[in-house]
This record gives sequence, C-alpha cells and structure tokens, in this order.
Amino acid sequence: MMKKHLLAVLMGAGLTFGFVAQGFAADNLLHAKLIDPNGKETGLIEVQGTYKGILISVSAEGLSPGWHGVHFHGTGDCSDHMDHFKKSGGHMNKEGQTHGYLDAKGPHLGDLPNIWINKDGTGKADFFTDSITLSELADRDGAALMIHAGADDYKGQPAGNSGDRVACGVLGQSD
Ligand SMILES: [Cu+2]
Repeated sequence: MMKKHLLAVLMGAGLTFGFVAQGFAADNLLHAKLIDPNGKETGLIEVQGTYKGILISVSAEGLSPGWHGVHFHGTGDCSDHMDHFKKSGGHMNKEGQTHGYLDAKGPHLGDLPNIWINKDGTGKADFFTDSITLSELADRDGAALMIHAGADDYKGQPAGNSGDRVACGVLGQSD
C-alpha cells in the first residue's frame, strides 16, 4: 500500500515536470505533411500536447479504401519514399515490449488504432495516446507517423500484418 502511494506521487511529479519542460502554451503543436511512395503530398498531421499525453489528428487522401494501420516509427526520416520508408525504422518502443493491443507483451509505445479510408481515398481520424510525449517525438532521432497499406490486426509481429508503408510524415527531424 505504501509503495503504491509513493509511485503515484512520483508519477505526479514526473507529469508536472514534463508539463513545464515542454512549454504548454505556444509551442505544444507539431505539424507535418504525409507523403506517399512517390514523394507526393497525401495528407496532414497535427499533434498537440495535452495534460496526459498527445492528441493526434490525421487527414489523408489518395489511399486505398478500408482500414489502415497507423503507428509512430522511431526515426524522423521519410526521405526514402521510393524504398518503402525504411529509414523511419521500427515502431517507437521500449525494451521488451511487443507489437499490438492484443498481444500480452504489447503494445509498442508507437502503436495507434487503425484509420478508416473511404471509397474516395480520403479519411480522417483523431487519436490519443499517453505512451508518448511531444518532446519524445522531437528527440534526437525524431519520429515519423506512418500509415500502412492494410489493417493492423493488433497482434502480428512486428507490425500487425499491416503490410507496406504507404504514407509517412516527419514529426521530429532526425539529426
Ligand atoms: Cu508501422
């Protein structure tokens, strides 16, 4: 009981510190453009810091209809669009965590739910996660938001059988 209480206090202190460090007022927004495998703009992302995590708004076009996996990848580099956006690396994560909301050792820190794309190729979604902060997106490696060709089944490794990487947006830039 004592331990639990102490942990809660420490977490509270951590949150307060994060709040101050990231300057909650003016600069708590990140914007990015999504690009497709031809390097053409195919959507917009906005990420806003909140008191408990981050709120992500995605609007996309030119994608195939249906569900598509969405994740934060660990490196802010979408420059190799002709080569499947490999430079963006794997999902943002910490040691020992596997992919997927339905995996016992999951999810990855960068996991998000699927986005639905309409018949005309457009789709919008808002997501919230408390696994990542704005400052972690903008750290030394940066981060990229990735949309995959197919649905994330939330349990396959390492990316839920969601297929190719089809839209990428650089949030924090890598050095
Ligand atoms: Cu991914």
